[in-house]
Amino acid sequence: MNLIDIPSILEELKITAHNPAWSTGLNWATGDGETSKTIVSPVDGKTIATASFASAGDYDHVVKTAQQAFKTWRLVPAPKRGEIVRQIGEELRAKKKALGALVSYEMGKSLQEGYGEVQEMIDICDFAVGLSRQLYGLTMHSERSRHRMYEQYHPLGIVGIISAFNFPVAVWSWNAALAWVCGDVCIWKPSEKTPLTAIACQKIAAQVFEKNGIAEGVSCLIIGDRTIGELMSNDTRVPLVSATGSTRMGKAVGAAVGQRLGRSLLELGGNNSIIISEHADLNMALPGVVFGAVGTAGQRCTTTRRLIIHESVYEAFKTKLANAYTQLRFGNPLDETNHVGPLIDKDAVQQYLNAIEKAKSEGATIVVEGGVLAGNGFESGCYVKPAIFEAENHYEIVQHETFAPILYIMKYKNIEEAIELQNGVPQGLSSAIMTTHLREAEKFLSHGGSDCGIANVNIGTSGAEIGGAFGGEKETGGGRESGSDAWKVYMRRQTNTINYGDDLPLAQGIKFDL
Ligand code: UN1
Repeated sequence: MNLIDIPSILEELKITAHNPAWSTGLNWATGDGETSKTIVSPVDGKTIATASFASAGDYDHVVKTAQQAFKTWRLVPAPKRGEIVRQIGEELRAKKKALGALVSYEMGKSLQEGYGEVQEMIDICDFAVGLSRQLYGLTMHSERSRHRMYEQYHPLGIVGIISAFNFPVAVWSWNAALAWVCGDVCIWKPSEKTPLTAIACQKIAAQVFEKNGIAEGVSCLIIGDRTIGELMSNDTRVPLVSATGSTRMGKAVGAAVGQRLGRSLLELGGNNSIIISEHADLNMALPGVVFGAVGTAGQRCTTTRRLIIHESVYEAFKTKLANAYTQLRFGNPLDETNHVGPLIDKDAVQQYLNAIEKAKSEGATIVVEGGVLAGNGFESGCYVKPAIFEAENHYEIVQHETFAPILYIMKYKNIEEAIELQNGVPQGLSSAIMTTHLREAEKFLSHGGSDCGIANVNIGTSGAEIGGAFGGEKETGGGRESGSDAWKVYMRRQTNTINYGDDLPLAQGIKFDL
């Protein structure tokens, strides 16, 4: 029994029983792809709707429409593009409850987190509106007299967006809102596990573009499996591919895009840790750790996967943590009294179980036992208990990102060792230290400290604000999305030198007399 009226949510968001495969705005089509997928909610195991899959021919049609749209969209002044993004933000505000609930129901995250995800979309729209008047280039002094030099940022073209199931809508908006104010057009391939929220977003955006008299193709959606991602990655008509997902997927996308010397923005796996110092405020550390480890059922790329705890507070914190885990309530994420909802599907449950077996076989010891939840309310078979293991950093399973609520804890003696452990994994997304000790905090943030794209003090690893650049190093892929100057990757830079004199001096003082 759902506490939210799902049929009326679907109606409000215009999700029908059978949904088309692609859209270039107001134009929607089922496509000539043979396949369609039944979308089952991990919340209750019930079918929500079906989504058709696009074919290679459909993809080509969408790209051609986007190419055409780019020709006019790039000429719209950036602040005017920003005004349209502002209106999209307003629509998202109006639909926040419905869209947040659908995110929760289709993906399984808690209702609060579903609303939070839509809030991230609203925030990035606001950010992009301001940005539309701040796409600044530098001016520089020429070495030649009566010459002027400056640089400009111009629109790039089609931005391909490949997003993952865990943030089914926010990641699209981080890319699309920036790309649009930059004058680009977008083709979004959402995860095939969560196409319905994507369809809802596309309908919201398309209606705003249409109201403003903007041509079809500025916002495009294409539902399909990895073959669509492959087409996009190999397509020279798509100058930038922004991909969020597993490291395995990112390596394939990065290689294909690199092969044609295109641009890719990769936001891949994390293996994020929190250092709990002997100087930590343990009461404050606790909710940060627990939310980081079990929020979104451990399916954020920023999820806390490792805890590196000073030996002097190790036992005390371990006990606190284990007690906190007994307070967790699992179940329907639409029920706001529950902390932890389901994993996305049964494959994810299997991977969780495999990881637990592997951890045990490598010598990890159980602190809080995991397991699959069964019985009333857990019929979908996707609910698991968050687990904690004492483990060593070098274990293969600890080095690997398992997209599930499994936390590995380990001891350290001094801060140098803690930082080494923190950095001692292939991934480099998010990191944190809980400490009230200034020197230790600064050391962690310094060039000798955390090697991650995100490093926090007295905040957990997840839940970044949109205002900062989001992404990480090493196997996380090196890309940066969202705030700060992440917009620059969505534009092409041009250096201009203008001679307003009446002779033609060459740079570097070269003489060339005719
Ligand atoms: C992701 O998991 O892909 O920092 C994105 C966070 C969220 C975004 C996560 N703002 O946890």
